[in-house]
Amino acid sequence: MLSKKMEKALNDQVNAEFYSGYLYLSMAAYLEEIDYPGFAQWMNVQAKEEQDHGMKLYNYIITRGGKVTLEAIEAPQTEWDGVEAIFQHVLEHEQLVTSLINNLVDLAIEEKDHATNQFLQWYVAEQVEEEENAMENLGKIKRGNNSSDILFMLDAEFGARTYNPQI
Ligand code: OFO
Repeated sequence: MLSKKMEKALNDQVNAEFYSGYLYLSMAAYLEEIDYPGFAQWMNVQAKEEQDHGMKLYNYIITRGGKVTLEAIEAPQTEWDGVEAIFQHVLEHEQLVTSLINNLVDLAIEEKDHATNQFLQWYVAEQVEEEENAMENLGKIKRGNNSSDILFMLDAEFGARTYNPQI
């Protein structure tokens, strides 16, 4: 059984994951608008994965006999200053999500909720990967120094990303 405090914290994280999906979908729409269909594809896959992260938490709350309470999802940003600014934002957003996951783990430890702590370890590992990918992607884009030829090549490379369901 989840404590009320843990149930609320997990529900907040469901909302945060769906917001991440919404943010990345908004980035995809912006990238389409500035004619980078490959980066947009990458962002679409990212958005789907975030929805999976939200659903994984949703399922866990139900498995533990808790109540899922869906709240309004905040409207995401819709404009950025180009491709590098977008990928800088992705890195900063993932660092923020890592801090949210760490807070959830701290609460699980404080409440001696070992099952939730164990469940959250998937997210701890996922955030290591998310931050690593975000740093790598930003590094590639920065090295291109805004050259349109390099952005064109990277657009094709990023466009090869395919969606693998995470639940
Ligand atoms: Fe981008 O990661 Fe979810 O949790």
